[in-house]
Order: sequence, then C-alpha cells, then structure tokens
Amino acid sequence: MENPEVAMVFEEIADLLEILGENPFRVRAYRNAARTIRELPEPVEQVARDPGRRLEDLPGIGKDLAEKIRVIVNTGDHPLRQELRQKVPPGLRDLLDIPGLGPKRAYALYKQLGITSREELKKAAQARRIRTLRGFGAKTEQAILEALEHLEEVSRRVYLAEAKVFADAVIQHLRAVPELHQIEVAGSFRRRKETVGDLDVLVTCDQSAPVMDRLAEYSAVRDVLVRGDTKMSVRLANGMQLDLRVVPEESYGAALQYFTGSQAHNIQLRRRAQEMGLKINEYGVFRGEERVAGRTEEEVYAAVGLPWIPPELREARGEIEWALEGKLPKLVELTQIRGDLHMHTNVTDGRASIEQMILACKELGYQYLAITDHSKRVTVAGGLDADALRAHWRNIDRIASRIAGITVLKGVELDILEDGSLDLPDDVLAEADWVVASIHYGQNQPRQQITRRILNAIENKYVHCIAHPTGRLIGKRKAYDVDLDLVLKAAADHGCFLEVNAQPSRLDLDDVALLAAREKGILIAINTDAHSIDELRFMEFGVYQARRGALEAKDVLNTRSVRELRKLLTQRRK
Ligand code: DGT
Ligand code: CA
Ligand code: CA
Ligand code: ZN
Repeated sequence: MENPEVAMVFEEIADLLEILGENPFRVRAYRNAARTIRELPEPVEQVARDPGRRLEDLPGIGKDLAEKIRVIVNTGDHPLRQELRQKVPPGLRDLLDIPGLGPKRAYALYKQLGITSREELKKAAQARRIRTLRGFGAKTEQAILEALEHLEEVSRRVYLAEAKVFADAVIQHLRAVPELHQIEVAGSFRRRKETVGDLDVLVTCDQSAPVMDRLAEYSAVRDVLVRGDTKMSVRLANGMQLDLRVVPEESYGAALQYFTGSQAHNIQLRRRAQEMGLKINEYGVFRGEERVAGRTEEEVYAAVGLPWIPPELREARGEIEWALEGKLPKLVELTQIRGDLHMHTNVTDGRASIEQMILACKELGYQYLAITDHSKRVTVAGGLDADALRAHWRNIDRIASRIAGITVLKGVELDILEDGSLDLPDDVLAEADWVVASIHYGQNQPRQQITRRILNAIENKYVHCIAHPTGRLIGKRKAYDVDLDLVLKAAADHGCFLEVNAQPSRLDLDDVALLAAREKGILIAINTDAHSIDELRFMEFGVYQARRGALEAKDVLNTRSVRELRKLLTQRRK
C-alpha cells in the first residue's frame, strides 16, 4: 500500500470521530498519525514489515496506532473505519471541507434536515431551508452555496505531491516487466501543474499484455475500467484515474509531445507545423504521407524548427516565441538550491527540534537554513513575543555553534496584523538575520485594506521577504483579494523578496505571478515552510512551481552562496 492510502484510512477515522463528537485528543492523534504517514519518505508498509524497525519510533505513533497500521497494511483497511461508517452516512464527510461547516454543524444538518451529501446540501440551501435552522442564518446559507460552487470547480483533482507518490510507484512497479522499454507519465503531471486530474502514462514495449497484466495486479489499482490492445484505464486507490497507452517506438516522441500538452500549447505548435506545410499529431510529424519525425520529442520540435521546450513552460504563454528567438530560460533546478529560508520548530507549531531541523538541512546538502518560528499574534501556534524570541535566538546560536558545515540564520515569521502594523517592533526585527512577513488573520479584508497591509510590510526595511503572498490554499481557500500588481511593484522598488511557498496546498506565488515578478527583476525565495523534517522535501515542488514561472537560478535568492545571501540581506536594510 502507498502511504497516502494508509493515511486516508486514519483521516477518515478522524473525520468520522469528529462528526460523532468524540474526544478531540483522540481525533488529533489520528490526524497526526495520518500526517506522519503521508510525509514519510519511505513506504510505511516497508517499516511495518521490517523486523529491525519499530513503527513506534515514528513521530506521533504509539503502540495502539502502530498495531492499527499493521492491520491496515495487512488487510487494506481497519475494522474501526467500517464500524464508524455504520454510524455516519458516507457523504457527510464531504461536508467537512466546506468553509464554515465544522463537524458539529455537519452533524446538525444531518440530524435536523437529513442532509447526507454535498448535493443534498446544495438543494437545501437553494430551497432556503438551511436558514431556518438554529445558528445558521441567511448569510451562512449564502456562504455555503458559494463555497459549494468553488469546490465543484476544483474537486476531483489531486495535489501534484500526492499524484507523484502514485506516479513514481506505478512506474517502478511496471519497470519490472522485461518486455517494457520506455515509460513516462505525460499530461499535466509532466508539466508539473499544481493539481493533476488524471495520469497519462505512455509506454513502448515488445508486447502489451504483460505490461497490462502487471498494472492490473498492482495493489494501488482499485478497478480496471477498460482494457484494449493499446489502451487501458484504471482507477487508483485515491480515486485518481490512470490511462496507460502503448505506442510504437517510432511514435514515442510524438505521443509524448501530444499527451504532455497543454492543449493550448499543442494548438500553437500544430499551427506552426501547418505554416511549414507539415502535419503534426500523436503519431509523428508528416510531410504528406512521409513521416519526418516522431521517435523522440527533440526530433518533433526540431522538425518544426524549434529547440526542445521544457514541459513546465508548455502553457501557451509565449514559450514558442521564446524558443524561436533563442530566449528559452535555463530553468532553475533542485540541485541548485543551497538553503531553505522558512521553517518551524517545536518551539512554535513545528514538530522537530532546532537541532533536528539543522541536521536534516545539512543532510540535504544545504549551505544554510533560516529558522522562522511564528511571532506572538499567531497564538494557536504558540507564537513568540520579543523576550521569548530573543531567548529562542540565543538557543539557536548555541545549538548551531556545535554543528559544523552549515550556517543557521536566526529568523522569524512575522505576522502582519489586521491594522497593517507588524507584530514586533523594529528594534527586535533588527536583531534578526532574516525576517519573513505574512498574513494569518483578517484574510477577508477588502482589496485596498489587505493590499495596504502587505505594502506596509514591504516598506519596512527590516522585512526581507513576504511569505505565501496571496494566502490561497489550493481547492480550499481563495487568495486574498490583494492587488498583486501593486505588491510586485512595491517589492521591486524596495528590494523586498517574495516567496514561492512549496507546501503542496499553497504553491504561492503561482506561475503567472512569478512570470510577472521575473519581468520586474524581483528575487524569489523558494521555501518549504516545513513544520517537520520530512516536509523539507517539499522543496522539489517549490522548484517545479518556479520553473513553471520561467525562473532561472539567478532569479532565485536561495541559489546564492551564503556570502552572497548575507550581502543581499544587508543591502535590503540600507
Ligand atoms: P488534467 O489531467 O486535467 O490535469 O490535464 P491534462 O493536461 O493532463 O489533460 P488530459 O489528461 O485531458 O490530456 C492529456 C494531454 O493530451 C493534454 O494536455 C493534451 C492532450 N490532449 C488531450 N485531448 C486533446 C485534444 O482533444 N486536442 C489536443 N490538441 N490535445 C489533447
Ligand atoms: Ca492528465
Ligand atoms: Ca487523461
Ligand atoms: Zn510558516
């Protein structure tokens, strides 16, 4: 079983317990376990089966949960989940994602109106029956309707990070077939889009039957939807569909190009081919009946007079013109990242100690890191006031001095308060090596007000960087109503850095904003905002997002050496 599948069992148990009003600590325990498993860099099943390893050594996993994990990896499920499902109608869980509807309210809707799904909720809201319930009102009813519409747009898609777990596993599984030659996942996955609708897998092989047999028997495959000679579709355990296509060797490059998309990019490419008297499709590039290219993607692009274009750029945003003019960017790569400048420790809401985070960054080969725990306003995370922060920094210095070979910057994630002021005074900020400022409260303020807040932070020379500048949570919460043009302009004018937050649900700034930032010469920090050691690995997804925004190494702050970095940080404060 893949980690997300195991995690999903615990997530469902937590949701159902919460709906039933069970002890919050018990609910929390299941959620933490789910998170631990999701973030584990190796399959939890492997840990469970290794006699030399103990599941109990994983963070947040006690004896009881370890036993449950063993049951899940052995049987694919846990009886507790089945038992809880008897008590709660299945659709009720889908109501929990709707902003403003906690488990209590979801249960009230079920008990009082018999609502058991999003669809029924929508009907009830449209019929104005929600507002008749105690504690619900017309405003809530309207908010529910709007949230439902937003969810319909984005649901049924999976975060890239989750899609990658399955894509990597399927590829590894299929590679064992001796008849298989080439294999690659095309589609939005290869373009590294933030969310993925389905996986489009292309293979070449001697015989397709053994490849398809092997896919059908894969543990993460829930159903085989269709199977033909050259195409097979399956449903994976997390609900995602996977299409497998067998293509001839001489068409592999053309198929890869076609199925990588995007559709808009392909349309532009096809138009260019037509202008040259060529035809381009998933089988190759043709002049009349003659195939002039198709074996490799490079060949296909070359046939229409273009260099190979990185998939992350294939969104019809000018990449073909760049290619023609020889101006394709040399996109930043994960190996060029020299440090991570946004992370939390267990001093606030992180899960690992200062020392553990430093050692983990060293392990990743970084030259530096910044520890940026929350400032005091973020009470839910145990944010630090001036005294506590100074003590924390002394501690960081003490611990860092014992660890050679990596530079530790004393930082803070500074809250931008509702009234536009900053959560800590300048004299405290001046003592920090690195300050990232961000918004956690008052996210629904009107455009002018929330934009003004961010501008205030940018105008303060002690603030180096704005973290997750738009605040969106993909599929869950829209961006603040912020005037991004003004923010970009101010950042450029004041030499303030902006972040790509690499959390799979954030990826904020997005690709379009990054393209604009690049035009203005704004330096971007790609940060994980890690709350545990394992989350440091999200850097990969931040880099993908930066690549989608056409960023090169020179556009990224944390590709710089520690010396250059320090110079830039000092410059900002002049
Ligand atoms: P997704 O799965 O919704 O995240 O997005 P994609 O981009 O993977 O889209 P998908 O799976 O529907 O199709 C994969 C690629 O195949 C797509 O990016 C471009 C190509 N493609 C599919 N259908 C068409 C079509 O009707 N016309 C053209 N030109 N290309 C298509
Ligand atoms: Ca797809
Ligand atoms: Ca598809
Ligand atoms: Zn943070």
